[in-house]
Amino acid sequence: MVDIERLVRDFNPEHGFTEPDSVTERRLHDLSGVFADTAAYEAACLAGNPLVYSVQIFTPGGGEGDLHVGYGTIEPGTVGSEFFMTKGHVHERAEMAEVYIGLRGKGYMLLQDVRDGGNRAVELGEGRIVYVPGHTAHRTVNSGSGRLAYFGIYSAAAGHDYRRIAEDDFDAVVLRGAAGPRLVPRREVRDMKS
Ligand code: S6P
Ligand code: ZN
Repeated sequence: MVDIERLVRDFNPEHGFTEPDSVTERRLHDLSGVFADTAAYEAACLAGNPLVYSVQIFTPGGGEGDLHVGYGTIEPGTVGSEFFMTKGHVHERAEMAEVYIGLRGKGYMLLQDVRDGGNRAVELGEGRIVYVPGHTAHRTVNSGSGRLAYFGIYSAAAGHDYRRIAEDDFDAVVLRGAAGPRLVPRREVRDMKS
């Protein structure tokens, strides 16, 4: 018999689930290696340890065929010129896809094919769905002045591999520019400092 209580959950686009099954908060000090401008990152860490993003998870089932729903929020802010972003990952079962649904705010998803390195940035925000195909590392960036909120819906069996991204990072970063967000190659941010 299906337990109906387990299948439904109330949520609010601004605040997420009334009763998440788990919550993970990532603060600035948890994000070593994420920002390309390491000098700016170290200076920001000395100044404080603000919340950068959090994920609430609704896990109605843990079987091979089940789905999990993550409600993510990224705070507005920058490290140097780089907008706040998630660590990013590829799924442990790399072939498993994910659907992102933008709920509030404005931002981008960086998508990078782990097989050939091909990368793209696509806008994510209120009113937009992004399909993340298998074998694609994904990172979410808040380029707006308010909080970015979204759902990510993925297989309960997908798993999260952060190590692969730490070793072979996304090629692009999103910078705050005078005329709006600028997508630049990661190595250019490193070059700016030398
Ligand atoms: C899970 C999904 C999201 C992320 C969230 C935080 O597959 O992609 O819920 O977990 O955006 O990002 P990260 O890279 O810290 O897991
Ligand atoms: Zn994912």
